[in-house]
Amino acid sequence: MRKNLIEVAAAILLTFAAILALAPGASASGVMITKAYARASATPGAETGAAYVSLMLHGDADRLVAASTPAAKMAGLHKTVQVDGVMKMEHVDGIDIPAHGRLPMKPGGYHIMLMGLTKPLKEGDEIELTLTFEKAGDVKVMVKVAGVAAGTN
Ligand SMILES: [Cu+2]
Repeated sequence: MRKNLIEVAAAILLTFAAILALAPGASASGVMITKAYARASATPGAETGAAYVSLMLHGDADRLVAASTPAAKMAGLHKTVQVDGVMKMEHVDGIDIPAHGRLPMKPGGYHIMLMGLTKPLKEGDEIELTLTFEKAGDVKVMVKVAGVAAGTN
């Protein structure tokens, strides 16, 4: 009898866990996207753009190693750094995120560089972005295109 009760309790807990796993924003991988936006292209001929994705890990440490999107020929992980008073962008091979840690991307810091845009990014549009993590694998994110100077205010 007692064993049955425990089994029922376990079944209920598992059901709750399944419901929680489906909560919006969370994914089975444990990567929770907290913010995702791109900047609209300033000119119709723009070939590059930037997307900013902030995320939180609900688990072990991981490393973001790549990004890709149908909106551009190539997407890369970039970091804006100041060298001798001049702001420069640097390619990074990966970004380590500690267990239960956060990775905030913003103008002037980490961003996803979009190179070879298939068309200019228009405010209000949405683009699909795939983030590749060493452990969590591919995580798809929908990125909203915001204003030309989004993220600075
Ligand atoms: Cu860049």
